[in-house]
Amino acid sequence: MRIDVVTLFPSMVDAPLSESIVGRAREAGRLKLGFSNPRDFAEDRHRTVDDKPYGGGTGMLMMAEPVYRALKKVKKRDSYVILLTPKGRRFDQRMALELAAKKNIVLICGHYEGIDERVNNFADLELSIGDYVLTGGEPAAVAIIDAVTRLLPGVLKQADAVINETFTEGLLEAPHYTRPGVWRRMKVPEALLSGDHKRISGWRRSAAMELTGKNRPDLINREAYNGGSYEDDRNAARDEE
Ligand code: 6GU
Repeated sequence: MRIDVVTLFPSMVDAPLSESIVGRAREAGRLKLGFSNPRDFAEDRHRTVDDKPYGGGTGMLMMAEPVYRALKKVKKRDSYVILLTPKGRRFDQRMALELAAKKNIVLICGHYEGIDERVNNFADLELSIGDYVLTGGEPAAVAIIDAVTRLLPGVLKQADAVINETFTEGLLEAPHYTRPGVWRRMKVPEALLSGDHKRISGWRRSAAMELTGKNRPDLINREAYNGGSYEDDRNAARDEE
């Protein structure tokens, strides 16, 4: 898979994705990461990429033309173009699975107060990583690329690691423990030491339910998390209209 990131600050995305599992996936060629900087496409000698918003308001906006040119440089015919903005649809595990099936993705990072709205006409989707505001889309790009890369074939040692994990089954995962069996007078739950696989999976199921009820009650009554695709949701919303 190839992902290109349109950003004024490529090192904010490149550096964190050079370590650990994603770093190794890049070295192995499973993920190709490219960057395109709107600053390199500015039109004046000061290399200006931002300007004041029409109608007034605080902060500066990224101008459309340098972003458009930076996008054009990396966009292929089959690229799936995503605009990163706190106003976007919320990214989740299901979206990560859908993106992991694509061949070419371009992520456009807004910075300052955002990007001239007209750039939206060149994006397939607007994405946010949660209900809070970041100074720019770069940390969001890192989060999305990390979540997608670990789903690519051959990136994780155990291919089944993603099947039982948190969110894939719609619940948070049960707690995990490793040696020693007793640590600072705290014991590992007995069921996990029993060697009885039915007992272990029963314990995990109820521990997962309890944890989800405590931390994420919103997940309990939700329909099967992976029951449909994002496209299904879009079609359903349209049919309802
Ligand atoms: Cl994608 N961008 C910014 N600036 N803030 C965010 C975000 C994105 N997602 C959540 N907060």
